[in-house]
Amino acid sequence: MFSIDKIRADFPILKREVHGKKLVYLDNGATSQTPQVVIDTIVDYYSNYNANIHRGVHTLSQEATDKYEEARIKIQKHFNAKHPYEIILTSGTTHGVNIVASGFASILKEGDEIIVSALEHHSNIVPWQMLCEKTGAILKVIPMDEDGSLRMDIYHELLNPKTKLVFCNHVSNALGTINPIKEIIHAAHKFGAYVLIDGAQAVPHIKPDVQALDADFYVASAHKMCGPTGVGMLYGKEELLKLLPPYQGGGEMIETVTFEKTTYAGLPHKFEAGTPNICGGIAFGVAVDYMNSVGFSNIEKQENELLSYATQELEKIEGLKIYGTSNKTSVISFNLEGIHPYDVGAILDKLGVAVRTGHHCAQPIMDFYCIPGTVRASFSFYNTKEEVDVLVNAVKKAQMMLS
Ligand code: C6P
Repeated sequence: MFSIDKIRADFPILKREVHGKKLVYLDNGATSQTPQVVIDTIVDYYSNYNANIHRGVHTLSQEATDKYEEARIKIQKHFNAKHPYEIILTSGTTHGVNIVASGFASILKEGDEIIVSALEHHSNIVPWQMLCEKTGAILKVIPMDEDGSLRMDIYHELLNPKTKLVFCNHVSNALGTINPIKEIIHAAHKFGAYVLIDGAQAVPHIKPDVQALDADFYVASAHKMCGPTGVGMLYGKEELLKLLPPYQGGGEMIETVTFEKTTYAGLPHKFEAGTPNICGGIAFGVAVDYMNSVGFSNIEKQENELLSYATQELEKIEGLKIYGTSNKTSVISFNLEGIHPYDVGAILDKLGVAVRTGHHCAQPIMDFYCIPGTVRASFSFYNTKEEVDVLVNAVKKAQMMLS
């Protein structure tokens, strides 16, 4: 049974005040809040078994190694990867994208084509531009429509035998659009192209099945799904992870080292040079368990209710425009006519409401709408209708003060 009071009690931060007002945290797209069970895991790690992993025979090192590898298995099961070693623990989505982009630098040739969507976060644009500079590959873009959906008709026209890679987010961070990634992957595979899906904004709302999707790569960050910052995952099909060269050289990613030659470790260690974020990895596994204990059908139901209620109430405000109206997660990006989004955000903060303002690291989307940015309210399953009311009243107040 989903009880919002019980859920909220799991998050100590939700009790705090900001500028003397009860905090209304609606910046979940930037980072989600952390349940007590994840906080306890972090405290337990540093209090009881902090040690380096895969290295020591001593008890603490073995305990930490076991917990870290248990976390990898939890993440593997959550995303339904075939093998635990297809899950590379990274520092986050950005790191995962860069591992793949730098790996393809030695594989792509001049004239090869790469397709990205117009809805990407900068972290799924810039690494591919850098790859194109290195290899002479050409970047093509799937354009977007006014309602925030992708022009799939044009995507199908862009695909051709020269297409080698396709990159798309599962969910847009700026608008919340849920992209038709199954269709994108299936169509790319017909031309022999590989597909990387950026799941950063999908994982708080959706439980992705990488095998059912037939994704070649899938990346995400723990901090968007109730885990800590500085840790994330890269899923890759075994044969593709074997094909790519290592991203960084260092300890842990080798089999043997001599001054003449180094041989690399197998998966997943080939991509995990140096001491990882051990505590973060373990806490990521606990966050995955927590999300599953809440249940993704409950999450979807609660967030959809908040999305429809907030949309209905915000639309009543004259001069308020919402960007992105196609099939989406619980994100509302909006502007008040004649008022800069930053000013709205600053007043909302004074009223205790945390939202993100600006271009959301997705400048091409802002350019499409010819705006400098938006105010983005992003809801989580621990938000309430009462908090939506606080948001709506705060927006009205901001409009009054700034007009
Ligand atoms: N978006 C937002 O407020 P990192 O920073 O590596 O954990 O995630 C980067 C990233 C990649 N792709 C998408 C779709 C994202 O939304 C993000 C992070 C945050 O929208 C912070 S910019």
